[in-house]
Amino acid sequence: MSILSIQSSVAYGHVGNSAAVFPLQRLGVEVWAVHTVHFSNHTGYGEWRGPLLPADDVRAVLRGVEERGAFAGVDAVLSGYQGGEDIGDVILDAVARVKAANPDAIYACDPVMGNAKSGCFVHPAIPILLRERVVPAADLITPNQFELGYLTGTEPHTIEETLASVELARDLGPSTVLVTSVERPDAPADTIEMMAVTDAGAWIVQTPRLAMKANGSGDVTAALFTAHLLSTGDPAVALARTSSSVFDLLQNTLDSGERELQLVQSQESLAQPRMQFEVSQL
Ligand code: PXL
Repeated sequence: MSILSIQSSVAYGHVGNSAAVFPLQRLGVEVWAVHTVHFSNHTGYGEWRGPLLPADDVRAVLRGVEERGAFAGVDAVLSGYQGGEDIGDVILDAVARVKAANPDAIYACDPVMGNAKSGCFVHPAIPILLRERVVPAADLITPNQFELGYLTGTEPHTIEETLASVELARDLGPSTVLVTSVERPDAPADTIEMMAVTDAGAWIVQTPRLAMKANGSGDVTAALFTAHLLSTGDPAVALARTSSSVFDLLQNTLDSGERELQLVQSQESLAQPRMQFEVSQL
């Protein structure tokens, strides 16, 4: 399996491609990583150095990959945080070219905009671009509950409301939606849920909620779910494997006292998920 992953790169720590590439490789996936920024570290530190790559440079790298004949072998294009508006067009162009070379390829888009706690943290043009042009071109999207609400003009809280918002999101184009953080008022204390909806049905998994938020965890989640869904074709298995690996990664990170995701230290959990959580069909 090959994934063309168009995301940020950081030298120190793990977000974007620096979070997605190793877990995918550890699962045996070939990754063609195209970087949209080359920062020293993620922006959660408040300071960082290094360039936002000009859209023309990102386009040139993609063109070179295409010229190697690699697009016909791409099973999925994966994108995350989009620094500027012009990167969206570069990604959409790459998706169209990959699909022309391989009609079975999918576009997996993590519509990164913000979260319930921080609100919207991207440039104001990005949510509009995502809703109007990028998400309609995607086959799979991985919003958190806040991003799902923004995309659909809703404020989902309960499971029923979240399912209704997912259907509105599916009406925009993508057949598969993974909601990465369902936080409903009537859930047991200190739990969090992940929900996957496809043409075949809807599934949910509940895990303990850890008292932490690590930058890059959404990037790992989107990458793992994309790979597991492609390799198994089974949304329930993909959800079980993804939630298992991400929970163990976050628990290891919390236990380490480190700020950055403990990806290397958690590699066995990424490669061989324990499957400790039960997935239920809705
Ligand atoms: O995890 C998304 C992300 C992507 N790219 C950069 C980031 C972050 C999150 O902090 O800083 C540069």
